[in-house]
This record gives sequence, C-alpha cells and structure tokens, in this order.
Amino acid sequence: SDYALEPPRHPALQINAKQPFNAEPPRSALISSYVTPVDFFYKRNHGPIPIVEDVEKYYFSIHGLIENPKELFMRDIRMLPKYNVAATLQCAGNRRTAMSKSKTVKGVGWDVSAIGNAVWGGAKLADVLELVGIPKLTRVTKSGGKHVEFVSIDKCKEENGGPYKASIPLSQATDPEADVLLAYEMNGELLNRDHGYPLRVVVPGVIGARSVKWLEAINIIAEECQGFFMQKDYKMFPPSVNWDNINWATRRPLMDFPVQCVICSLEDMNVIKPGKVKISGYAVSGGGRGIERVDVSIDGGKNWVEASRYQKMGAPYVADDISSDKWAWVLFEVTVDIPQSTQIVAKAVDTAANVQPENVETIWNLRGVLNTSWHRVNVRVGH
Ligand code: MTE
Ligand code: MO
Repeated sequence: SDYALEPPRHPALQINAKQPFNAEPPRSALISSYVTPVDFFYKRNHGPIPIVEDVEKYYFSIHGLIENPKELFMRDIRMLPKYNVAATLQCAGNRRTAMSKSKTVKGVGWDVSAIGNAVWGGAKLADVLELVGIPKLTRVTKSGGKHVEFVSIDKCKEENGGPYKASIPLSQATDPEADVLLAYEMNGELLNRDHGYPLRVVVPGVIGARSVKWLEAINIIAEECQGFFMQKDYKMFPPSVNWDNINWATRRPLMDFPVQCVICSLEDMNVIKPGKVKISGYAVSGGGRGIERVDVSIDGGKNWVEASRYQKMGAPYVADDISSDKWAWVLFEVTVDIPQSTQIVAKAVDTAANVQPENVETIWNLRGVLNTSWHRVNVRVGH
C-alpha cells in the first residue's frame, strides 16, 4: 500500500490515527526540555509520507504572478544565509478530544501534545523570493501577486488525491522579521521524513497547517489558496453552526493561533500524596506575542498564584545563534500545597493582554479547532 514505506517512529508516541499517521508524545515529554526532541515532536499528516530519494536532484519551482519563474535546488537554498529560529508549532486541533467531550466534533482526536518547540534551520523565505526578483516587504507584485501558495509533494484524499497546500500573504512572506523559513534542519539535525524532508515551510506564530511539509512548488497568486485546508477546514465557526447550516465562505482561514496554556506534569485524575506538588507545563501565543503571565489555581479557578516562566536552551539541542524567542513557548512551574482532592487550573495572558476562555462550551466549534479554554486537571489526594 501507499503506507508500506513509512519511517520508523518512537514507540512512546500515542497514535491517534494510523493511516495517515497522526501521533503525539505523552504530555510529560513536553516539559522535560525547552526544545522538543524530534522523536517526541507530534506528527500530523494527511497522506502517506513521500520519499525523496536523491536530494541532489530535488528541486522546487517558484512560478505564478512573477516575471521570472525559477527552479531552485537544495544547493541554491543552502547558499543563502542560514537562520536558526526557535518556533513552537501547534496544530489547530490540539486539545480537540477535550472539546469533543462537551459536544462531538469532527476530526482526529488530540490530547494536549499536538504541539512542540523546535529550532528550525534554513533560509528565510524573504531571501528566497528576492532570488526571483520580489523585493523585501512587497505587498503586491507587478503582475498582481498578493499571496504565496505552498504546494506539497504528498497526496491526500481531502484534495481528491492532489497535493496538500496552503498560502500566506505576500507581505508576511517577504518580511524578514516574520521569520518564515524554508527549513532543512530541525534541532540541528537534517529534517527527517516525518517532518518534511528535504524542505518544509515554517510559518512561526501561525497554526501548524500553514507550515507545508515536502515542498514541491511555490505559487505567487492573486487570491489566497483555494485548497481544501484553507477553504473547507481549519476555520473557526460559532457554536451555532452545524453540518447542516455551515457556509464555509463566511469565515477566513485560521492563521495566528491564540494564547494557549497547558499543565503537563499531571494527567487528569492522577492520585497524588498530600503536600507540596510542582505544577508545570507550557504557555504560548501566536503572532509573535510573548507570554506575560501564567496563573495557576488549586481550587478550580477561585484563587490564583503566578507561576514562574523560563525559556532556556539545553539538551537535546543548544544553539547560540538564536536571535529571538518570540515565536517560542515558555515553560512554567510553580510549587503548591495540595491538602485534598481538587481541580488544578492553568491559564496564561499574552503580551497583548489576551486571555483564555474559562469554559470550552463558549468556543465549541464543529471542527474542534483552537481549544484554548482554561486547562483543568482533577487530582485525587490519597495516602
Ligand atoms: N504539510 C503537508 N505537505 N501535508 C500535511 O499533511 N499537515 C499540516 C502541516 N503541514 C501537513 C503539512 C498540519 S495540519 C500540521 S499541524 C503540521 O504540518 C504538522 O507538522 P509536523 O508533523 O512536523 O509536526
Ligand atoms: Mo494541524
């Protein structure tokens, strides 16, 4: 079958779907290091993993509304200045299983680990586009191009056997500060097959769906990409919209993700001993907004204490040339005294003072995207 040549994967991953392969690490793995090891990084696919046999022969084309279409090889990309960008990738479906418990949603179920923080190495898309004559900070090309579409090698059933694709605005693609990469490295290693070998897009601060893996072509287009994952998926509808009355055209494709925060040191309904407990997890916001504060409650959200936050390089990968951590998550921790069975809650505030919704019901949507409600874990205190 098409799935006969899938790459090996770590046995500790929780598999949410086999074909296409969708898996996440145990939540505890996310807080054991600031940079998520590649083996434990969630894998989100819509088709079989493509095989690129000969990287020397691999190329992608840049075409569409530009004067000089071009084919670029890996050596052309490697010749450009290389940047290491620490960026958290999060699937819009992260925490979908919990949303489905409120009322059923459609989509692959995910616990809290459809997210990871990696150091991506590659060329800036802004530099690549300059190679084909599009200057930095361009909003529209002479021939009317306003969006940059990424087309993949992989094939998926949602596209009727066509390639996975997505687009971002040209203004973002040509902005060096947006740090959009064509990445060939992840955590200092050659990108592996699961994560887009030999070349993928990384759009920091934006839902994972726009970071197209296994790049086949870049298309400069006038309107945003009309592909399934831009137009018929990955949009957020109000709770009143169901599968009978949905009108996809009324909503924009999701781009920046909102502020998110999750406790990773506890599973729901862990039994713990009474006394001091360290609560830890991750917090992140989209669009380059940092985390201003993480609040933790040990009484279901009545009283709060502030957790401490950190971003520190360490194993498995240390880089000294990362210019900014604004696209990366913070890990948080706080030690609290828990005398009896209770509900522990965490929520974050980003640097634009955005806060998270208290309950999942208010943000319920039929596709189960962007569950950023306060994260709650129930613990039972036993002896
Ligand atoms: N790119 C291709 N070509 N095919 C895909 O199925 N999935 C997207 C995105 N890029 C996908 C893709 C989605 S929905 C997410 S969340 C991220 O890749 C996941 O990236 P990862 O598997 O490296 O964690
Ligand atoms: Mo995703």
